[in-house]
Amino acid sequence: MENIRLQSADYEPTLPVTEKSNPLTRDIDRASASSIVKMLQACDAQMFQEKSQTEYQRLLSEEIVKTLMEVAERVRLILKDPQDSLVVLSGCGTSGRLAFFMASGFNRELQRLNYAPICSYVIAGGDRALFSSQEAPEDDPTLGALRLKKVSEGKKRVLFIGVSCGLSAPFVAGQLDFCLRHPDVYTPVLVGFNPAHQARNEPLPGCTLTFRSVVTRMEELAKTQKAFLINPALGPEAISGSSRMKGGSATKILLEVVFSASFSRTPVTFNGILQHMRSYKKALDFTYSHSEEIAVLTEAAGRSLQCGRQVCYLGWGSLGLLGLIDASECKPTFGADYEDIRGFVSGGYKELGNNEGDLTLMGPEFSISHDDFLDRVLPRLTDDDTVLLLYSDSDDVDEVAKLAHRVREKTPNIHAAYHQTDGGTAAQQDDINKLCSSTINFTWSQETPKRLQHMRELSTKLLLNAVSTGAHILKGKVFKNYMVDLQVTNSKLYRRAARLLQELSSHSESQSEEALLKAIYQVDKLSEDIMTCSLDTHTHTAGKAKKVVPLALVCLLTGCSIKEAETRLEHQPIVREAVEACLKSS
Ligand code: S6P
Repeated sequence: MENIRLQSADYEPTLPVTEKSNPLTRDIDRASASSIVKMLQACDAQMFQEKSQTEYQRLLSEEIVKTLMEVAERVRLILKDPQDSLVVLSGCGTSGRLAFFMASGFNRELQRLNYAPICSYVIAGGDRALFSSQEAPEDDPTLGALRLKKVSEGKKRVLFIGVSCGLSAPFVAGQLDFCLRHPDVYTPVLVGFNPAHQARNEPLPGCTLTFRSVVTRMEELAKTQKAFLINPALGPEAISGSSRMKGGSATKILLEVVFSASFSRTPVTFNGILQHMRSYKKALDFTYSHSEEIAVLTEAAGRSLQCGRQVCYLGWGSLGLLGLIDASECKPTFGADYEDIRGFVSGGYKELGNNEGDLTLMGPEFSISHDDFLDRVLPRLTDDDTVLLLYSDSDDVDEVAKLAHRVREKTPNIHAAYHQTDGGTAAQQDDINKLCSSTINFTWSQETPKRLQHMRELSTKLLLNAVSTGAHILKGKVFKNYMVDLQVTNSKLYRRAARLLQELSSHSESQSEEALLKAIYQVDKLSEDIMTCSLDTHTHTAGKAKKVVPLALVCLLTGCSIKEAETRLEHQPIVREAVEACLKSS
């Protein structure tokens, strides 16, 4: 009953599905590690719930499967003419990271099948956004269009796949609008997880268009297959608005299904697509059949964060990339420092093969190889840090064992998540097991190698999302199921923060926004100057401040000054407890 209610139109009616709070996780902030993992499992399982009459279309709905078939056929056309054609995947934040991840993966797969690579990616903020938090470019529709134009220069046919889970990113709206204005070359596909009428309706910076008006134009063209919308509802995220979770997982599933169908030598069929989607549900169930082990890992990571230490993911191949992606999302979501949860991948930038090459010189957070870990992090590791090895039997297990030995000399708090196929364990695995204080051994039954790899990746993504989200919950960075220490570095996050303040303080919309601005500018009175600044200036300034939302909330609830609120938060650094204390005394 609850499940049906939470996706119906009358539940938090002003909010789109991707921003609603999920009734399944209302008490996630007070749950044990093992209950946290169970709640995440229940939320993730909603992705595959079938449609009931009153609900929006779902992942497995007939309309969605049919659209996937049509898009797969379009990719096939591009494969036949790689010289003059291109597929561009694009998005912001996690959606952009997954665009990169999949574009590279699909190109590798094409090369293996002796086809020319046909995929490019565009991420808002460029390659530095692949593993550092860069939210501001998300607000720039012109930049989005320019980047798309540049990457597809000279091509005669371009299939553009823009991902915006919330149907909200101006960067992507600008790109879709560009496609609609150049229909002779571009066919736009939009992937997101709200019904079309819930697309964001705020004017895009610098023009009168809104994301919704762009979607409405696309809906019209979709009738003649000149544009495509793939927008099933997945139910609200476990942490409200954290679209890196279900949104990211479903993006990966949908695009892999499309590309696998188009690369296959057999015809694209409805049942083929449907079965492929269902196999991801099996992978999800299989992953969570290890929920107790995932909880052990989450607890270890939570302990490290609680005592101000760090969690390091050391991964190989695509599993290592997923570690980088997961780690990079903690900053905007939980106000984390880049060192709290860090990812490293064997081979560093060589493994990545990104457009802009080696970014190491851009700063310490761009050091991503195992060698960087050995040089810069290992010497400082203590028993309070958590290290997680991520690999599979197709990686160099000898190398994993060597690294495990090095880490074990510094800390016993080393764990492994290992994927293998039925019927064979490498000898070195016993050695690694002995070195690790916990090992999750995912033993998959035989599948085609490519599918198996995709399933292992989804499984790793779910595992990492659980560990990083769970660890931050245990650190007290979540209140109920809201991210209370989010960064306010773009317009979506600013609006979310203002809404959250209003919801938690029961003050008016204008009082809540004023409190937010006072916290951003660190003042007790808002000057005329501040009041007339653009939203862009507010979010830019917010990027330099810390604990903006907790500060604003304490001020709203207690009526104290910013300075007093700061002192209060210093005495009670656990944000959830500080919020609760204020709520009790207000
Ligand atoms: C969300 C993540 C963000 C989003 C980004 C794009 O958990 O931290 O970085 O991916 O804001 O969102 P959307 O709705 O356009 O895909």
